[in-house]
Amino acid sequence: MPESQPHGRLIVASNRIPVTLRHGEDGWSAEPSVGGLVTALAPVLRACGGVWVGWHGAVAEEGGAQISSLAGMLDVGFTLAPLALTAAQRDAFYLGFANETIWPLFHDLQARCTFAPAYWDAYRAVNHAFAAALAYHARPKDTIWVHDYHLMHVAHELRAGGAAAAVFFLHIPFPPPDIFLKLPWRAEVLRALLAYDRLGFQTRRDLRNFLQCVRTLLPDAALRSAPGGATVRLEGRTVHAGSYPIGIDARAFAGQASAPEVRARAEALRAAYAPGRIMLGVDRLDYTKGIVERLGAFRYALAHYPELHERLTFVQLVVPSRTDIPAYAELKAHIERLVSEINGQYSRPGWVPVHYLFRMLPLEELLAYYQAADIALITPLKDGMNLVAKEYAVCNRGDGALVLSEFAGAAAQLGRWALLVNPYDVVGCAVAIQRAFALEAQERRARIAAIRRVVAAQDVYWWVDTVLHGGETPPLRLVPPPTPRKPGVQAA
Ligand code: ADQ
Repeated sequence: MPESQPHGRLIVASNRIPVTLRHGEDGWSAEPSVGGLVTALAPVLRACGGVWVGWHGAVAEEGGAQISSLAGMLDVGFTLAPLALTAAQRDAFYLGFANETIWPLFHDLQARCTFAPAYWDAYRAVNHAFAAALAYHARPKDTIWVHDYHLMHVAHELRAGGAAAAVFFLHIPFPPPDIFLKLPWRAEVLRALLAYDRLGFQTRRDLRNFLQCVRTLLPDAALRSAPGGATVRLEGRTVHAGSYPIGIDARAFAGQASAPEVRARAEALRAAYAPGRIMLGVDRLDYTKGIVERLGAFRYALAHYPELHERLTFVQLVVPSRTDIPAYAELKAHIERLVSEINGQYSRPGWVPVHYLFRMLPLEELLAYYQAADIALITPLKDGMNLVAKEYAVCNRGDGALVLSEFAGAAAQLGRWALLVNPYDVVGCAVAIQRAFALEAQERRARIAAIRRVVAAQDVYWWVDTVLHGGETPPLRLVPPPTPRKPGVQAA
């Protein structure tokens, strides 16, 4: 657990406060939401009397003021400071600049970007509102910790008011200069990021990309390497930048996954798919997660490896997400079409090759799937980290195989023992599926044990501590990979 804050309280800002809203017959209700970030930050916030600032998720036109007071009254042990957005702000800031401009651009998918000046104006205005809320709550010795791509401009707005030290963590990748330079407001965004005191990225690759963009666009900035990363000196200020891979609450996941109810449910799932094995995909609905490409690879594997027929079932779980954005609605339709094509072509009596579930599962059910699955197929086109890979690693029965995209941030930590794939390479992915299916139990156990050690050592509490105290990422005790490379599957 993180140490108490040496510099005062912790004030957190993220796009959403950790609250789930529901609209029922009796109107709105709010309850605290759970998740890795909240679990890790809540004890720190409670210990120091901290504050969490963020949008509550509804818009002013739907009764935002009433919802703000509802959410603000929840007893979570620290102060929740909900912000309301107007419908126009939600559309241009959240759905627009955050999710139609920065999200695709930072995942290297610039063809999907909309570069609208009105989106940029809304982004600045909402970041200004966040900065005003933070300035209201923060005292001089507090540490402000701002999360993610929705709020890159907050420190720039705060600095005008001379507020407390601010740390920023980017949960998604940072693109290389070739891609970042497409952004019409590229220099403004870089300068805004450099208004923070410390910047955290998921991987060294993201950090390097950021530093290269600074070098390219801000010739007046002086870069120096420093423990755990680098410093950037600009306009008389020094900013620290480092890479801090986010973790999960590994112990809690492992404990919950071995509860008797979860084990019983996992057994029931295995019996339902027997005698075949289960290969699992778990994602939010998002084009960056590579679900369409993954289904293409599974189809290719079925066409070329008949031994998989009736012996391997692919279970793909998808959580609904951003369905208000047309690209996401189209993606859903595309996935459904592919699933039905594959099942139409390959199903046999008693065997349906793809089981597709489109809903948020209760945690116990998700854990039961993790435990039941023989293989996890995690192939994002690009991903900041990918927590599902880490959750699967600690929750499976101890002999699961992890097929992982080399473009997931998690590959930097776990790639040595996972079966690494290029998600765009249909043939390579199909080979990896077949290889994961055929891997000896002893080798699967050795690989997953090594992955578990990393996930347990660099858990979410380690991450909070490391980001907040600017510590250097400690060196890992490396275990050599159990087998050499094979064509199409990079094991190191
Ligand atoms: P996300 O893009 O949301 O996060 P990810 O890291 O994979 O992606 O986390 C998804 C979470 O949703 C997991 O904790 C998983 O358990 C949960 N989930 C997925 N499917 C589910 C289902 N069907 N039912 C219930 N729960 C489900 C962003 C970045 C990532 C980065 C994280 C954290 O895009 O790259 O890892 O932030 O920094």
